[in-house]
Amino acid sequence: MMMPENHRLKMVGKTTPKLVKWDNSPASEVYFVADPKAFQGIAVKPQEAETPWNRRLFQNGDKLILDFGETLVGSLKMRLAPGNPSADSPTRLKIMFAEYPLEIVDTSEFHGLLSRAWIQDELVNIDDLPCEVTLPRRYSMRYLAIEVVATPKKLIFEDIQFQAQSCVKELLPPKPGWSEEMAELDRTAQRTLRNCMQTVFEDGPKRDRRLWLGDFYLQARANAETFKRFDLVEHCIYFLTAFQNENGVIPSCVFERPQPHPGDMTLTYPMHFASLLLDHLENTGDRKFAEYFFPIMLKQFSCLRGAFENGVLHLSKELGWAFIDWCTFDPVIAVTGVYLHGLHHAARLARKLDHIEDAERLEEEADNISNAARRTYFREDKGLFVTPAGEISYASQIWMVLGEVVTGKAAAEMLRQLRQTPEAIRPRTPFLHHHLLQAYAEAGDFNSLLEHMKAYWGEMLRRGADTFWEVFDPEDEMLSPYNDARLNSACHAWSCAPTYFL
Ligand code: RAM
Repeated sequence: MMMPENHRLKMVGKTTPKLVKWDNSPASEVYFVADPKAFQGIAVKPQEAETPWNRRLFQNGDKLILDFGETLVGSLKMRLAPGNPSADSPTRLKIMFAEYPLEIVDTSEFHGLLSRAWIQDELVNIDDLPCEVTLPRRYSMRYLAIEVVATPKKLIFEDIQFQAQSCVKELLPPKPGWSEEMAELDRTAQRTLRNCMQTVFEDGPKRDRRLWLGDFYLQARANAETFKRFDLVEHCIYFLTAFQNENGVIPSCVFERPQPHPGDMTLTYPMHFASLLLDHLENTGDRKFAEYFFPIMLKQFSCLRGAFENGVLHLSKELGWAFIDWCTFDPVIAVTGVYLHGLHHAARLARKLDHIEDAERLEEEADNISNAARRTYFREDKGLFVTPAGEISYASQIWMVLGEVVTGKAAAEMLRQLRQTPEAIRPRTPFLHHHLLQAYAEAGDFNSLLEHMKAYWGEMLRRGADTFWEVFDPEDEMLSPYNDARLNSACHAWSCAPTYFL
């Protein structure tokens, strides 16, 4: 990595947004019960207690589960009192925060591929009662479970508040004439986006709490249709571009703490930088901003350009991580499409900024690659793009449409054909499902777009989502790219598509 360019890093410091904070009381006391028909086999039921939880006397071993009614990001404040005249020992509580009930219910051994510390549980010791406690960490949660591990005889939870935080508080009202289903899709997508809008556009406030370029591209589009916090978009652009590698390529994610620094590189995310900048110019009209980042944008293609030979991409592990979706398949066609999509947007941006020579060069490169992709992968007999090994995937077709290798009616026809190809490898995450919606939009097939949104995102609602999930396969509710569904994020930025498309 090159040393961060000072101006942009300085701008990161200067453009950090202020957060709004608001208190939330628990909506109800609940309990969880095994139910094969419920999402992940766990049903949430209201707890009918004789005495409300905030007047009850708790003792060793007692548990309290509260539902805040919606997923929120922030910190926990509690007012505790002894249930007997004097407290003669400290109090120890086990506190769990959960986006989905599974995180509380599943206490089995951890086999996750990421850190166990992403699971939001705490052991808290309190020396003196009565007292007010604010836990120092930030959590993302809808459910709060407290187990009284040890207490001086009796304990009262007089008050529990969750102080939520984000760049924006209020969700926008539904548009007139929307059905309740559409309003709910939009509200849930907005809440997802809002919760991820912290001092950067985070991918997920539970995990990884990072600014990821691929997620950010989709968040910025949804933001333009909703909260319009273009200052946050600019802050994130300064942040990512403060850390270029020796070829000028920006990282695919960055960390805010302990001090700003770069994270993983991918081959695919930098291709979205052109689209991000083009969108930003169209949304704000700020030519000066776009002009400043234009040379950086041009450099992003260098991480893949050398891997094309006569217009055909040669991918290898050594080249880097070509992220398309969390599932195993040959991404070569999809990555070609991602590259083309970036080139087309870069050329459009170049034209808008009057860099005509750059635009022509990028258009010519896109033409060559498009022709090669059609020649190499398109199978007339199937009407689809097929890898040399005979593999058919949604990802390949989606990105061939978004890369403009197939357009208009032909694209709509190809996507129709795809739906009738049961062996096609399906998307696993809302990230690729978002791009499928975009492919329908490019193909002018708005009926299929809406139908798919209602089927996929609507199914998350029917299974209890109040923010959209990082991973969702209707056939496999325990699917996790990280080998443990407790690590999945239930409020994930790349899933906020409905609010953009609606
Ligand atoms: C995961 C996150 C993030 C995504 C990357 C590729 O760590 O889910 O959202 O962009 O993978």
